Parts: sequence; C-alpha cells; structure tokens
Amino acid sequence: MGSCIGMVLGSGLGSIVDRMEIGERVPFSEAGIPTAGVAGHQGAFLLGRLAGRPVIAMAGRVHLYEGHDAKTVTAGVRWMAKKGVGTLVLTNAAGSLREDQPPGSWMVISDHLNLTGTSPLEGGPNFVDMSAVYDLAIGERLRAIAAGHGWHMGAGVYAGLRGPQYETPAEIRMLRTMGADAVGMSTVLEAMEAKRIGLKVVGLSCLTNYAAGMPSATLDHGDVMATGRNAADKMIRVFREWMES
Ligand code: 6GU
Repeated sequence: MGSCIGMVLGSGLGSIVDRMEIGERVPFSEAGIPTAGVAGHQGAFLLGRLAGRPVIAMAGRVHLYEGHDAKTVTAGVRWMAKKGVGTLVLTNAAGSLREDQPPGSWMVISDHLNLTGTSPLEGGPNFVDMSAVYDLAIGERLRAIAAGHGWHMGAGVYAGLRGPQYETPAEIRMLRTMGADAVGMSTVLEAMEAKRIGLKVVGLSCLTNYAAGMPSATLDHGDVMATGRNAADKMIRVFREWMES
C-alpha cells in the first residue's frame, strides 16, 4: 500500500493547501471528474509535501446533489489510490447534533450512516465488510494532538444525506434517534470506496453550525464557509504534528 497521505478538503477547508509545498497541480478533468461550480471549491488535485511527507490534496469534491452519481463522486478516491495514497483523510463541513460539539470544533468520524440511497459499490463487489471503515487509532492520535493544544475534538457518527437542502427539525430528531452526532452531504460514499480499495480511512467533520431545530441554529451557507476557514487553521497544525511524528 502507498505511503502517501491523501486529503479531501471540504467546503471552506481549502486553506489547508496554503501550508503545503505544492509540486504539481492536476485539474479534476484529467482524472475524469467534472469540475464542480460550487463556491470555495478549486477542482484540482495538489501533489506535494506537508511537514516533509508526500501528500495529495483534493481541493474540492463533487456531490450527489450536483447531479453526479456515486461512481463520479468517488472517482477522486480511485485516482489518489492509483497515485500511491495509502491513508485517506476525508474532511467535510457538517452540522452538529450535539450541544457539547459546538460550531468551530472538529469531530473525528468513528462510523457513519449512509443515508444517500446509493453506493459506489453498486455493480460489485458485493458484501464488502463495513464493520470498521474508519481507522480509530489515527483518529485517537489526532484527538490527542488537538488536546495538547487545548482543543477538544469530539468523536461520533456522521450521517451522510443526499441534500441539497438542509434537514428539517423533524429529520434532525429522527437522525438523533438513529445515533447520528453530525450531519452532512458528503464523505460516506468516498469512505466506502476507500474501504473497498483497502485504504486506511480517517474522517474529520468541521462542525460549522448546529443542525435545524437546535437552540441558536443558523443555517446560512456563508456562515458555514467562514467557520470552516477558521477551524481549518487549527486542523493544519494538528496535521503537521501528526505527520512529523
Ligand atoms: Cl445542518 N446539514 C447538512 N446536511 N449538511 C451540512 C449542515 C447541515 N451543516 C453543514 N453542512
């Protein structure tokens, strides 16, 4: 398996690449991925180094809600695996269902609910084991590094929905009874594809807002992006320390 680390950068988290030494920029089109028109997404792979370690950053991603299918949404994962990525860090902007995980904080994804109604594995292979999608040892390491800076990073279940709309308060109550701690519109398909390929998977949700129906919930795409940019500055420091160790 490759020793390179891949990172998929979610909405508002693209600033992580500012701290990379970038060698090569490959537009999504060269990997057969249509370029998304969503604000804050660059639509390119950046090959380079972070803290001396080889990394490939996928700046932006494509989503089901833009009309793409599960195979297209996961094309970047297959491309990075071919380029030698062995560990894939999937980041996203998500809504928090927990008062103790406020906007601006990060959550390590310990498991997910795939509520998209689709799968990149349709057409085979069938029956791939999804009992341990996320590498919890790496997750705990990142949480320990964050704690060393006095940053509480929670852990929990990410519910991946299709979107494009945010959830209703009733849907959030439903998701809470299903065991969700955070909710978003990405990551789960990429995690399943990465697991199929045999990559180590790390999932990190940047909690940008409280989900609908919670006290002080504000669901504005601009706020979501701004909160993500601030939290990205913390995560880059955590990444650096992890890669240096
Ligand atoms: Cl509250 N829901 C979903 N589906 N995605 C989000 C979100 C909420 N907040 C940021 N991304």
